[in-house]
Amino acid sequence: MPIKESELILNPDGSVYHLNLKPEHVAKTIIFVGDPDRVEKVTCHFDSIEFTTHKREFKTQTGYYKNKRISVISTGIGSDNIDIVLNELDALFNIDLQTRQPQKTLTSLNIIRVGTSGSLQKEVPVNSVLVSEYGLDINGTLQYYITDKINNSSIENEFVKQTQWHKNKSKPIAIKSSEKLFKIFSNTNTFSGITVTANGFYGPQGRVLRLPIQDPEINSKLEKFNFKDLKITNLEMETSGIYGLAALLGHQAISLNAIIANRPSGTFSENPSKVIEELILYTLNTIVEQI
Ligand code: R1P
Repeated sequence: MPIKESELILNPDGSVYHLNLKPEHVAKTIIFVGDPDRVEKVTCHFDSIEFTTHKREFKTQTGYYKNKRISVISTGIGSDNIDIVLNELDALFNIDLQTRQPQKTLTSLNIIRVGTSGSLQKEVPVNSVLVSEYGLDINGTLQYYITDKINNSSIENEFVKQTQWHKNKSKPIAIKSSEKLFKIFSNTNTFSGITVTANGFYGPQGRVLRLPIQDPEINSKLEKFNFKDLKITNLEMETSGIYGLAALLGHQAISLNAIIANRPSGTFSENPSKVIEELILYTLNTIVEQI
């Protein structure tokens, strides 16, 4: 049965609804950034750019860096957007948009997030780079899919126990990164651990301005969490969605975080652009050398 027009919406030119992309516009190695303005901070290093489009928060550019075809897509903020980006991106490669039927063979993509994040550990300082070994969904997105073959119940159960996770909050779901990409992007200069992916920036990440929150101790509980020497290192808003949907759809994904805030010490980077730029160059050169 073909997928109905209401379920896989295409624009009049045949591109997918939100991303505005057709299959020929996208490379199989894709860098995700949150901020649409960060797309050009990546592609300014390219030798050539063959395609650009922009709709809502989703800006895409495809081009060549040292003979490697790479696409850069901005996802905007949050796992709700990741649900759109991963599903539409996968459809470009793994659904025939004419017949609206799945393709007979799977095309597996390499997805590398270049994001910013706040550290939860004193020893993961501002201006460092962190490679997420796991993404822990506390935002509810992955609950809508069937994750029982890819999730890590022992981490989730320990998380619920050690944080006294409130029963009315969404069930935590822990997903491992691509082992292949984790090995490629981790080195002695990078940190790694569990990245918690929240569905907001303030209350959901334990920030209090004028509103009290359900668990004022949550960040110190996250900081103290320990499961077989695995620690929760940082908080952001996209990694678990990328890891979960990529694993379910058959893609390889890794999340690289420029640490621009340290929550325990209350500090923020004096020059966040510098660590982001260094991470962009590290990402591009590692892709060219190893992917
Ligand atoms: C919040 O300021 C945003 O910054 C982080 C969070 O995950 C969230 O998207 O990532 P990006 O800098 O990639 O957007």
